[in-house]
Amino acid sequence: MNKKRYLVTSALPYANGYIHLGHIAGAYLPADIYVKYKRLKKEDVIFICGSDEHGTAIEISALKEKVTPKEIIDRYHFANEKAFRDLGIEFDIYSRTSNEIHHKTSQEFFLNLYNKKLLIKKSEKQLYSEIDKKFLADRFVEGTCPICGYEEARGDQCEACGSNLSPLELINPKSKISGDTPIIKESSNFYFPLEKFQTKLEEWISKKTNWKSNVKNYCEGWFKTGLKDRAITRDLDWGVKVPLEGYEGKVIYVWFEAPIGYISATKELFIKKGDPEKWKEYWCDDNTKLIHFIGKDNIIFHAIVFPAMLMAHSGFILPENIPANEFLNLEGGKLSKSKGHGILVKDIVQEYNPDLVRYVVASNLPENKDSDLSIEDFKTKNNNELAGILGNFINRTVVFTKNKFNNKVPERNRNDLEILEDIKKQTEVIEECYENFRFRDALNETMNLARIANKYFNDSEPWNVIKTDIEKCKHIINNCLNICYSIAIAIYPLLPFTSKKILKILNVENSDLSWDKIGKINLVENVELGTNEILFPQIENINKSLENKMEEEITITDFQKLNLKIAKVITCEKVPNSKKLLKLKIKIGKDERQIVAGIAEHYTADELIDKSIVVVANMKKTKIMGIESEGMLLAAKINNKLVLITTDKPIDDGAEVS
Ligand code: B3M
Ligand code: ZN
Repeated sequence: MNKKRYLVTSALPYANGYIHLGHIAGAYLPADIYVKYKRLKKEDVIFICGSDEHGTAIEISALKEKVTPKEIIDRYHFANEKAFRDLGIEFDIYSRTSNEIHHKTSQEFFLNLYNKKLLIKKSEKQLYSEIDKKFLADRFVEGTCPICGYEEARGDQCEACGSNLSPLELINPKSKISGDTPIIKESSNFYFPLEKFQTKLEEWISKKTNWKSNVKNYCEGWFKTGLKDRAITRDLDWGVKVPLEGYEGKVIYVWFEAPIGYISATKELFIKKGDPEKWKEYWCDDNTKLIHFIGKDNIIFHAIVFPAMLMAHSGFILPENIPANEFLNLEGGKLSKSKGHGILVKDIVQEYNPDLVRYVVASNLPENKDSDLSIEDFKTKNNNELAGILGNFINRTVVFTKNKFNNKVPERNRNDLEILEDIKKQTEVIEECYENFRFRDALNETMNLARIANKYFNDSEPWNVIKTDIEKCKHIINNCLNICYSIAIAIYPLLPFTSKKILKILNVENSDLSWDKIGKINLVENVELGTNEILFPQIENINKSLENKMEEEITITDFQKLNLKIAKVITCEKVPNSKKLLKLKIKIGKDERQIVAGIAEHYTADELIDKSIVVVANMKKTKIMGIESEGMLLAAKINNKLVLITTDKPIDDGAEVS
């Protein structure tokens, strides 16, 4: 028999930062909801994830903190594994790309392509430090930007003017490790022939009529520009070693090996289960549907590069679907860990019921466009929807049963299944949403189930019926209790903790949940219910400190490092050839200084003269477009407009701000 299987993956998060709600909305919650739904449908599904533990970002974090990369990855791997668990996200395995099995699997993959003579060797000039004894990859060098003259530009990008750079373009480059001035040396690296695969990829994707349009459009954009071969080895220490003689000191590029991590993790899962060959059923058999859940910034790797790698290797299935999400914004700003701006899962689960977090995120999923989550949602969605609609139906049914029927399931006594059939019909609507990866709609339709239930309760008026026809009332409440059970199943993919609580309240804790049981009679008459519980207590106040937690915390000592002073603008003029920059002469007490500020699009030079402003007085001197700048002024940003921070009352320049 040809049995269908599902292999579901979520992007492997880098183990150099804590998971936040932006990540959860992109790649983890939708995947978990999907997997839980498939499990209820009794499908054969495995759910794979793990930490991505290589890459320069991790090496740089280690360098900054003066610890080993191993310390960094251990810290975040275990913290993130726990964060997922706390949110009820249940992978079959949460592996790590630092595991031996992954190194071996990636090296074998690499050698397979190498032996087929598919990889292209190219020799290139690179910066090499004789003190560090290594080639300096882009982020390991700093120097003067050839475009704007900023002295601390990175090897890959200048943060002052935004230009993309390569390490060789930097003027006066220095190693970030030792400060050494590197020399130029030839280094050879391997390239993956992506260009060769363009036609095959285009053909393959053109047949994917059920893919989301954001994903398809994105790929088509890449095809239009034309795919380019990609370097897949790099001169670094931290990573999977290139398994060839003469290539010591080189590793396989993180984006080449990370997706192979899905394969290694599957192998590891089945080794643990004592069935070490079974991974092949999931990766090499056409009856398996491979589904990658990712955020939009990972589309190129999952929809183009990895499939091309799998084609090149041969013997593996290709992804069936890649339902990538857009970005989740928080109160208007992007939730990105690189900006230190996001609600961390480890913090939010201290504050709220994990199902509320799942619900708020699920109702804001950025499925077709970026979405915006507001902190107020935690209160309004809890009080108005979860408590007001869902919790209310369960509670009124259970309380009625307790008060009128001794807390026991009353008997059915007529042949009327209409309401249960309505419930069943509604779940078909929900199913349709899940099958098409429309999780926001699935959530709304699931809440509609509770709305249908409430309407039935209201329309049936059991509180009146009991006065005239107790038998009929028993039947109504039996229906309502069976609907509670149906709801417990239907909400399970979205609200797994609440689902379990409802089962406990109904005293059927250990029953095996299955989607097929929805809309049926599942409860045994005359059996006593468990203890009632308020599923969603009202939330009165939103803890605003959550917003502060979104930023990285600093200590008083950190703050005291800043020397903030009031300054007076004496002269001001535009910097020639620059749209953004103004050059200011300022007075801070007895001190006179020159600063360059990027506010020319918001203020004219004349407007600034005589203004009292706040400046960082102990900024390291730097040059911006060749002009010296000895400080930085403070401004606030609203809707991309900058407004200077000035003072409330007249105050002498030189005054300290604290
Ligand atoms: N670690 C990037 C990210 O976390 C990367 C995903 C790898 S999936 C194979 O966005
Ligand atoms: Zn620059």
